[in-house]
Amino acid sequence: PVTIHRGDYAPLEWQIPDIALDFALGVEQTKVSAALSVVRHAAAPAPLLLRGDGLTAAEVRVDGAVWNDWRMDGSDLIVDLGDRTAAVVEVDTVIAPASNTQLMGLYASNNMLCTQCEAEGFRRITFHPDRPDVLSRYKVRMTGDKATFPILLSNGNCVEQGEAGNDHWALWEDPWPKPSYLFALVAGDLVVNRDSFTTMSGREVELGIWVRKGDEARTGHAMKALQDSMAWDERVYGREYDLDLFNIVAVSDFNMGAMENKGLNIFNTRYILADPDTATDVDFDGVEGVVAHEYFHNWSGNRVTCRDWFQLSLKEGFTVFRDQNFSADMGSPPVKRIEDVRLLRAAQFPEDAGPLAHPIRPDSYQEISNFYTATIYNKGAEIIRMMATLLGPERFRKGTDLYFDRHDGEAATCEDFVRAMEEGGDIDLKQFRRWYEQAGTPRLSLTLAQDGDDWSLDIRQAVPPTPGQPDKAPMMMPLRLAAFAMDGSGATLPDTLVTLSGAAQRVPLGRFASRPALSVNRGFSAPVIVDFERAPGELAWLAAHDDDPFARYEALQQLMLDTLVAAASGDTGDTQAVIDAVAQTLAGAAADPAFVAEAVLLPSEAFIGDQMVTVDPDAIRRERLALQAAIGVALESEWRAVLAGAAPPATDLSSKAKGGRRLRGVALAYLAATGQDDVPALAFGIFSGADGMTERQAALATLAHGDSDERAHALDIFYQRYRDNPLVLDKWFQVQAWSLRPDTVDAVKALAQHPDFTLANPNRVRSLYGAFSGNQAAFHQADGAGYRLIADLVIALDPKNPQTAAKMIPPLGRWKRFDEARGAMMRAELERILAQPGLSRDVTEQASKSLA
Ligand code: B3K
Ligand code: ZN
Repeated sequence: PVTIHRGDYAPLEWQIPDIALDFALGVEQTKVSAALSVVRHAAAPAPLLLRGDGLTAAEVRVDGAVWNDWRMDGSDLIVDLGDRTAAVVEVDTVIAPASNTQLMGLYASNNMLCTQCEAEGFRRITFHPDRPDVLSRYKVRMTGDKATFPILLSNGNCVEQGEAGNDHWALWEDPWPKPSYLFALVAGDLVVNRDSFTTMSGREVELGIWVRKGDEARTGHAMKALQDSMAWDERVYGREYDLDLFNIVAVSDFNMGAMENKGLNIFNTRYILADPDTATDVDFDGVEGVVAHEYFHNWSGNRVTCRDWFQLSLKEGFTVFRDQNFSADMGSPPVKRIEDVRLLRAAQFPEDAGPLAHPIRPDSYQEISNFYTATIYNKGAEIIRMMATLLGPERFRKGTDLYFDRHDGEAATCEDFVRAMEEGGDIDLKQFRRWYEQAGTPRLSLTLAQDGDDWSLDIRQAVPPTPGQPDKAPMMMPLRLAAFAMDGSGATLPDTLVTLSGAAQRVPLGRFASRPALSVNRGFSAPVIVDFERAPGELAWLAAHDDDPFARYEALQQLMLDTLVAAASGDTGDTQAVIDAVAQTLAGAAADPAFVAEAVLLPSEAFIGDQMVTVDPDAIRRERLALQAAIGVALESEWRAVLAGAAPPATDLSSKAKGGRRLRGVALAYLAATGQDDVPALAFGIFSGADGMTERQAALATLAHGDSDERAHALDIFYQRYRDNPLVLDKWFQVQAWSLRPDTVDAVKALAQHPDFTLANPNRVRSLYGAFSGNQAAFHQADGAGYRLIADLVIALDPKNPQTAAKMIPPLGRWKRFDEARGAMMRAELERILAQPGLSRDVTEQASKSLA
């Protein structure tokens, strides 16, 4: 495979100011006629290189006449235009949407046609440079059978339409120049939820959410999220929408969450459809967050796009940061921060510590689809957040205003963004730029130093080696901290922002009669790992008294982690300190159930493993269940009291109601861990009586861990009730793949043979196999059956859908973190994958890098 290097970037010799596309639509066969108006920018003649993927060119025309000076170079088309400086180049292609199982380019889903072009899918529709620094105005004409494709949509505005026999046609024009990855087309039998939004300058924008008949009643939450996002971007960033129409289409077969095509977002149904009967609170929040994310891309991504794919985090990191803050504003900021940090630790820290580690601006890639990672997205968002923290809100806004104004209509770089922050925010970010260059999660080692009553904090910073980067320099970062006297004297160091830059740094804390409790990395101000030895009593004190809710959460989590890691490593942990701290936190449940529910949750098995030198999945499962049972027993009456109250009505989506439901789910899990006889019946009662999916799924998931009669009964009822609703059926697969039962590997194997299971639908694949590989003790079953299951899946899926297949590989790449026997089996599976003939570039890159 060919490796592409960031340093090799060179501007293209040609630009394409205008493109006209004509589609003769068919599910089996679609004909595409493309006319590219090309203009030479290079001084000397240069051939025009048009990328293709699976296309053949029957004929090329230049300025209306047949042209013979072209050749194929592999799958690409090279047109020699002699010394011309401008021309209209026409090529016709024929594509087969129904057999496009990769779901890239133009494909069929449930008899409708839709597109996915990011990153390099446009070249599967027509020949084109297909790189983000080529911006064009598009005119798109489509013709198709009226009955099959009553609705015809593309980017921009519909400027003309008409009928011809059984066919009809539409002409769409997008006035905004855009890169090919933002092109979109949809044709099918769809219904719309229509609404509108009046922008800050008083323009009325027509909004449409298009779905299959029968789904329209479940689009209200997405519509509200869209309107809220539009208002938020005006208020917080001063960014107004720039077309008279904004359409969203939901499709069931989609490789990822959604896509920000200009004026025509295309979504996985999972992030559009929601009602209380079928969607959990987590699903509702997912809809709100993803609708906002794609909408925010209109400025951070579309109006200002990326020069090349190495700059991907320019749009993704920034847009995740924007959607995180939006969701925080719509709900509870501390709870949102806890969720974001939990996700970062679950998905990004392991990536940064493993063979696939890469900086947020990578230096090279083989297949760009492999770089839509938690590092680019979530660590990328943390890097933006740190700049926002260093600058403060006003200067950060100056920086973003400068960035948007200066680069509007351009394909920009990460460097452009940092420079705008520097100039707008009046700050030197020279050292900060290392965050774009260096991979790996920095570690801060902290020690307290004392000189009489004067205390200070010594901080050492180290950035671990990652593939290709053995030596690292220290990073600049904002570290928020505070210190409290635990003796009741009231002495404190109030919230302080320290800018770290050196490998070693001393921070004065002030005068304390005895060792103060240190609240550090408050609000998770820097995406780092903090090593700091603290007594259980100190952590418990902070969990109860720290004035920063995130820091209270962290203190309790650290206390739990220390206890669990000790136990899983054969030492004894301080169970009683954990129980007392949970009890203390639980006492605040009435005031803030959402926060309390997050805080009293035990750390995940994977996160416990991340703290160990060698991960022992069986010991972790055993000790985590034991601690859960101990907390369950000790606080039994409290958990029962939580469940005895009435559940908030499922239609109430306030933070408080969501928090109340979350806490009930947590309480049920703690009670179930006690193993008491009445719990299955209690859970079944909640399952049957639930007025919404949050309670129903929580009860089902709890039952799924056990082996009661109620388990089988509930799974059966759930299946019968929702077998025709694909998104809910995904949950049925998922709760079984999440199960803590010892036979989960076999259960997943059997479920893969279920008539409702299919490799053709990425949501279904993720609901079974994605959930399974996140089930640590099951995936790492000692006989290697879990590894085999995932490798078999990758091998079977790769020929159909390489992008989704490649996403399943990273868990197999964590072999260095496990014992030798497991490590050898994981490597053997990676080697077995690599030995398959005809493997995709996606899977080849991920599997070979994972072995290194
Ligand atoms: N930009 C798209 C992701 C495209 C992924 C292509 N493999 C969705 C998003 O981040 O908003
Ligand atoms: Zn995005």
